[in-house]
Amino acid sequence: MAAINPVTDLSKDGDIAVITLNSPPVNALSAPVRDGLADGFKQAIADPSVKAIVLVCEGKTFIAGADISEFGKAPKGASLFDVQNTMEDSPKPIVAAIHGTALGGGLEVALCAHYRVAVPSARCGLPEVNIGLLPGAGGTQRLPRIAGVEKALEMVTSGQHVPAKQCLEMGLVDEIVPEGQLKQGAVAFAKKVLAEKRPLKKVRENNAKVEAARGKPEIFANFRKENGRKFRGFLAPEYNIRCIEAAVNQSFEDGLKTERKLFMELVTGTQSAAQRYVFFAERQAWKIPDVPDDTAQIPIAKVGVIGAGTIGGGISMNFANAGIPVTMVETKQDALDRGLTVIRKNYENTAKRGRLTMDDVEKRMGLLKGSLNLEDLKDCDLVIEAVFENMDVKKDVFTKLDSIVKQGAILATNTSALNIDEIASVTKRPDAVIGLHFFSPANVMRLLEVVRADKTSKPVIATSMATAKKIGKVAALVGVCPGFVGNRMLFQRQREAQKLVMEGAMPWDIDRALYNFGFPMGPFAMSDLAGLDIGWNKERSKGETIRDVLCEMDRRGQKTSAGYYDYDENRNAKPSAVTEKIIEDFRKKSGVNSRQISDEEIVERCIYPMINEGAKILEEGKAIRASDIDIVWINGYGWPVYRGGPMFTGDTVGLDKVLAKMKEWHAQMGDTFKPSALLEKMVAEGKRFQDLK
Ligand code: T1G
Repeated sequence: MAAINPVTDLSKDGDIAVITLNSPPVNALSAPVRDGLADGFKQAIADPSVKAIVLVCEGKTFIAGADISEFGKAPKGASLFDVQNTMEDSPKPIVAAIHGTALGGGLEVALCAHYRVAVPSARCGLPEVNIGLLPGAGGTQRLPRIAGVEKALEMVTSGQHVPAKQCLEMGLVDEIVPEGQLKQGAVAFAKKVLAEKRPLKKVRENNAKVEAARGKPEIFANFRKENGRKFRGFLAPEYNIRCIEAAVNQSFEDGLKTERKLFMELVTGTQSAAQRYVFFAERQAWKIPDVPDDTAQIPIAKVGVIGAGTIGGGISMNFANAGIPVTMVETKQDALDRGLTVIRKNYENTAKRGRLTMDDVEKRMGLLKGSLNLEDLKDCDLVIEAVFENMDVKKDVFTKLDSIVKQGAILATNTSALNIDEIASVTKRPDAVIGLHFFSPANVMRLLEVVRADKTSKPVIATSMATAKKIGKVAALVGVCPGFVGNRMLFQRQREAQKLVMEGAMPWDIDRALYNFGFPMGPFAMSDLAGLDIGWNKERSKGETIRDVLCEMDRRGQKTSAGYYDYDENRNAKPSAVTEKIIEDFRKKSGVNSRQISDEEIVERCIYPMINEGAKILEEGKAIRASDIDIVWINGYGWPVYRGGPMFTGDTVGLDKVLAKMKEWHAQMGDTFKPSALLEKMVAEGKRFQDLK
């Protein structure tokens, strides 16, 4: 075994050369890896005793793509394209040996080998779209030549990882070799290629599948139509589609030129910068500076959930999905039965969509046990309460749990805003109390705000973060303050939206502006969907707000076919003259002279105060880093990922512009717009939130 460089070895197994990469954590195509490949192939091809070449990786995976951290920096090291050309034009057969995930540039390298073998657990994909890019090393030209146009369109726009068996069926892989015997299997396959004098297959020369799609523009028109909603606002999916169109309508060389041109547009644009930032931000969020990775954790074998309603049921499903038994406690049998019935229905609907088998459904239901007695939680390792959002009720529950649940267990509250230090104060174990704030529907929304109270211990924090990962959540550790991070910033947007209605914008103007910004839905449409009467009290209502008047008129949202909007029988919303009249009456009463308000001002007035609040959250230490705030808003509230979240958006807009607006509004409308000291400081120092470490 001769070391080509620190991450690449070249060895021989008879007349088969084996190039082995070992560049943790994922063998990304960094400069040293590219250099190693360039030199390794050059030496192996030049060596007359070598008849064929195998490329294999050590560690957990085959090459998982370009090194994303290199983007935006001055290029160095061997060119990936040169490595690919050397491979494809090699006079000796090259076999790529795949395990783990051959992704992006990794799969594009493998596609320049003449053959590919894989172990059964391997997967292949071109997920560049998830970081706002497209396969920029020939993937959009080679994949459709193997997998066909429709499958290629699906793979490059979804970023899906395709299991080895399917890769074999579509011809992406030539043979499956036994698990754990990849290198031997690949060498044996290379010997077979030599013995059978198999041709040097070049994917680029395989034109049948792309030619078959030529003259059928409907393939692309239909694909765009079917996915319009999903791709709304994103550039990368459309650019990927154009590259596949180029593979059909242009020569391979011209198609490569199209791919490179569109790749450069994306990689230099703000959307990809945002999505690459989010890629690393999601991974950073798991890192807690004062809770090291080796902090002792509490084994979570049994979970208790108090409350089997919408939230409690959704929370319970997360654990059942991860194979963890749950005891759900309710106060009344019919509430318990209803909760379990809803869960079963959810699972059966998922099974109907083919994403679960009925066997899975029964297994998961078998992990859910109902009880009317808190005593049944005594052996749980983690108990989560999802009871009525009232401090006295929460304190009563925690007082009881403190005397029932075994020592060493975690007692968690799902409160969305109440003070967890106060809740913890009624127990003898405040170190074991933490917030696990799920977002509704709890079994669907990826975000989990893990709320660290003053006395929460490090093992409890470490266990809670690890449990969040185990149940498939994206977690952000936040501090105790009203609304924590997400709802605290949401309040800023809701307040401004209500004020803008009084100043001259209609609810549908505000919803349109924020929808076009990239949110899945505007605040008023969202309120109609959730129901305007949440937290509304008929007896106490005095018609003092637009929402009160709407509820008093029984216009409670979609469920009553009228709220801010009017709804037809298919729940299609349209602006309502009734709502417009109510708003105009309120404006008259308040003596406000309404004015035309542009969509641009609506967006600025709604999001700049959020950015300012995010800066305050950082100042107060209620979030560890700005990117955690972005993770909260992308995964909990639908901030468009191609804008990177509120703090990244502030950086993109320019914090000096945000500050200038906040100062202007502060002078006009008072202290709700008072700029945060941190925002002032960063502008004074010419810094961005991304520069904060
Ligand atoms: N570049 C740099 N670092 C990467 C990386 C990459 N491509 N992939 C992972 N990492 C780091 C990650 O930040 C983390 O670091 C550690 O590896 C483990 O990752 C030319 C232009 C491979 C499925 O998009 O999907 O090729 O936090 O926690 O859960 O056309 O990583 O430990 O310091 O995610 O086991 C295309 C992205 C790139 C694949 C493994 N490739 N990676 O998941 O581990 S663009 C991708 C993943 C490209 C070409 C184009 C996943 C994984 P740290 P992890 P995991």
